[in-house]
Amino acid sequence: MPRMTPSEAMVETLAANGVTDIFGIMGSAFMDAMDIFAPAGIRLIPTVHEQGAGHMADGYARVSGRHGVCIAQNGPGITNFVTAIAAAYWAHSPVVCITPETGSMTQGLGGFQEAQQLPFFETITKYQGHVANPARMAEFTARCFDRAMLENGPTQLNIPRDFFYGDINVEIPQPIRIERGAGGEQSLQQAAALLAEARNPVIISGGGVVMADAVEECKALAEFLGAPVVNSYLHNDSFPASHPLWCGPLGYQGSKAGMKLLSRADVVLALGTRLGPFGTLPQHGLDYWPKQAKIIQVDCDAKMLGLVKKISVGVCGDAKAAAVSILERLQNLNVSCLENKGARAGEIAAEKAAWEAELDQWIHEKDDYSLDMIAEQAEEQGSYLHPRQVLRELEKAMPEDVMVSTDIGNINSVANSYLRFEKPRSFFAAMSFGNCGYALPTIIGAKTAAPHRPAISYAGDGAWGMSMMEIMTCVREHIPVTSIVFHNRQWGAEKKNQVDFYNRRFVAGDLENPSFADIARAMGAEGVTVDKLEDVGPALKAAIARQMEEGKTTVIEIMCTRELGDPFRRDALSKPVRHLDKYKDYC
Ligand SMILES: Cc1ncc(C[n+]2csc(CCOP(=O)(O)OP(=O)(O)O)c2C)c(N)n1
Ligand SMILES: [Mg+2]
Repeated sequence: MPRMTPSEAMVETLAANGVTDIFGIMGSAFMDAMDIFAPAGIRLIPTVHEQGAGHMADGYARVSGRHGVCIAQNGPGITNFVTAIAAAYWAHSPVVCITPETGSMTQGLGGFQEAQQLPFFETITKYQGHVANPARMAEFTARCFDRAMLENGPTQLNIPRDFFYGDINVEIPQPIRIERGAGGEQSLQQAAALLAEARNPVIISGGGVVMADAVEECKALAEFLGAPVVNSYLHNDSFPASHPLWCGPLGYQGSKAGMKLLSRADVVLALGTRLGPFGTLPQHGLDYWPKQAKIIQVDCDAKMLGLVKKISVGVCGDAKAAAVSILERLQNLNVSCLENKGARAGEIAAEKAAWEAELDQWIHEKDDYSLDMIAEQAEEQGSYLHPRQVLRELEKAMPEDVMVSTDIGNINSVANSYLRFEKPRSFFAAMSFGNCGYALPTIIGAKTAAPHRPAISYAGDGAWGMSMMEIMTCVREHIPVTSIVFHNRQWGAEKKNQVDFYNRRFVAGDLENPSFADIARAMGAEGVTVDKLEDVGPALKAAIARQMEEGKTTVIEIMCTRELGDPFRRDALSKPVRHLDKYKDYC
């Protein structure tokens, strides 16, 4: 076995796993390994903050299907990772988070930058490899890479910093990639039988379809059945939007057409989705989940089957292999819904046309608060645009092959209705962890993995404040992106709850901001302020041209009214109750 140092063993194992980019901030803890990154073909991309590095690794993984890797200094560098790793966990991203820790000879003595680093990540990783002995460096490194792929989620490689040094004899393990099958014979047969009997089947195409590269197989199945396909919540890139069977996303600010069609289903094929609890919340006043329908759920994680929604058949399998197998079985059966295929196609087209017409006319929000804000702001100096109109203009100006990341916020949520994609691995919303500050660093990671694709991030002004410093990473490292900031001078999404439940008693909701275009320019990027509707599309197109042709990053701040769309969690709040006299006015 070759003789090497543990640093060499770690770096060789990274190389064996195809690692070419790592996001992070340098530190003495891993300097010995860092020193040989470049000769191993690895670029360490320095970020402004480790949270940004974690999100970049997430975006990198989501667009490429390969590992995203991040690394930082023991103690504070590692605690800065926590939010990003939690976000990657809920985005099912194979991120390997390398966490050098304080030296083994001083651990527990309360030295410098000491922390128990494993407990922080215990519930937000799929596997934690703690290098228990320097001789096992390659083994644990390799396992972290294997498990991240096997379980579709982040893993942690924790290394006492003194364990980078020494001499070991070690063979570098080759990556273990396990092929997934279609699922159990019986469950696949039951699934096909249920679909064969259906009169009105609907397919939900989830994140598993994206991750398994199964869009073509999903399409073949949908075309055979003539079944409408809805995207699961925030997986708008799981079916091509130009396809006649595409009906848009379910859930918060999703497609009315998709939700109406789903509500009429007698059999639902939920392909590659855990059917998460927020993905099927009532929306637009529609409680659309078809409670009487038979549900077939396909997920590669058996623990997700039937976890949230009652199911008739659970298939533990890969979305692609399962779609192929179900279609093959259907081709040998008498398929009832082939008889009414034409009528259903007509219904799909009519629902889609109605929803598009509604969106076209839905220029602004019409609730009392929004109308008051629109009237108030008409009196103010400056001009402010209706978010929905802005989102429609952006949609129309989107370049081909675009990648879009979105943040958490009211306008970003409303954007769900206007974000359509032709290709998988194009949409990177902050998923179930729902942290503000997600979009910019995530799109930087995506752009690093796919430099030939146009990259756009959306964020509200509040979320932008949490993350905008990573524009410096774009400029310093020549990773050009285009960032849209919806400048509505408020933490709008949360303020909406104060409108709906707290009688407009606003606490800490308003933001008086500087010009984000000025800040962008100070960071070395282009900065553009848009306050006319006709400038929205051209501003985006010009920024994309600068990104693709000149390698320039642009921040476009769009001045928006303070109107607010429907809230996310109406279900989770209730009207305030006050028992104490001194708070009696706060009901
Ligand atoms: C890290 C983090 N902190 C706080 C929240 C709670 N939160 C959710 S949306 C939101 C407001 C977002 O405001 P902004 O980014 O300006 O977008 P807007 O809603 O105004 O469109 C807040 C504070 C969160 N989701 N994540
Ligand atoms: Mg805002």
